[in-house]
Amino acid sequence: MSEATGSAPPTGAAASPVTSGREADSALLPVDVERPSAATPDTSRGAWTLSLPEDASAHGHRIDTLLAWSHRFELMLVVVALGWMVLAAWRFHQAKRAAPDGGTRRSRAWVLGLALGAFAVVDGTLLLGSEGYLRDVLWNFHVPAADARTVRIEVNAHQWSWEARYAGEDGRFGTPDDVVTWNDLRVPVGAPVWVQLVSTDVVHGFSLPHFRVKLDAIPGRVNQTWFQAAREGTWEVACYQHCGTSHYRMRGVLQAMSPESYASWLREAGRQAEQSFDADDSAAQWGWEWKAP
Ligand SMILES: [Cu+2]
Repeated sequence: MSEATGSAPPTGAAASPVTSGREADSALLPVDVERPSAATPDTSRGAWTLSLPEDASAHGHRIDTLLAWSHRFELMLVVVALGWMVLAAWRFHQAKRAAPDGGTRRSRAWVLGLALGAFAVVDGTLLLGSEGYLRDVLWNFHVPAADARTVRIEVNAHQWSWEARYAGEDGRFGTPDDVVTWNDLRVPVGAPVWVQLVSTDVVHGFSLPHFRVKLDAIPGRVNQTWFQAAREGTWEVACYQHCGTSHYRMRGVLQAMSPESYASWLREAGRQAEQSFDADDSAAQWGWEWKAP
């Protein structure tokens, strides 16, 4: 939701060897997780709509309201500007061309006063009207660090897939029970999900369109964001940066599950990860100690 604080690069994350998504898919996909074939795109509204994708998050409506108000203001400005132009063309279309004389002192003061007044009213209203949203959404860098329910996920972007890491039952990253998935994010409904994000190769754009989440994945830098799923379902994880020739297929699935199913999935996945842990597989050891907020 909020554009991230940055911090020092994770050791090894940016420098770890690149494993192709396809290769790693078969090699590292843990547990009983079936490999997601492809994201299920939200096609319910068709491709030719200007409306936003369905909102599946607990806070997305704030972004939507802010957008709706921006659009109303823009529409108003268009009506005023175009109306003024049409009116002037119609009213003066037969007028003789007058040589500009620069106006009088008084007329210049009027024009300047009107312009400044319009600016103050329009921009002042926008600023005051959106203050609440700015505070709650755009300037809200506070991740829910103190909330005990918060789920933490480390995401590593690759050309062209999303690799995710969950701390296992020990709650620490970089240990043998870490659960690693490819293009398959799982989160419990009703709990904040705190994501820390890096990229292995180029800049990617981590996005959950149905959650109004968008964050740059930058090599050598940990960015973070958070969101919360409002209900169970399957949603798309997309890349919003043109990151190479196969950018179009850099998609994943985000499953919002009941807290019980999520917990049992994580427990089982952690157990299997521990069993198949391979300390020599350096490509798999890209996690970092969780960064302080
Ligand atoms: Cu990408």
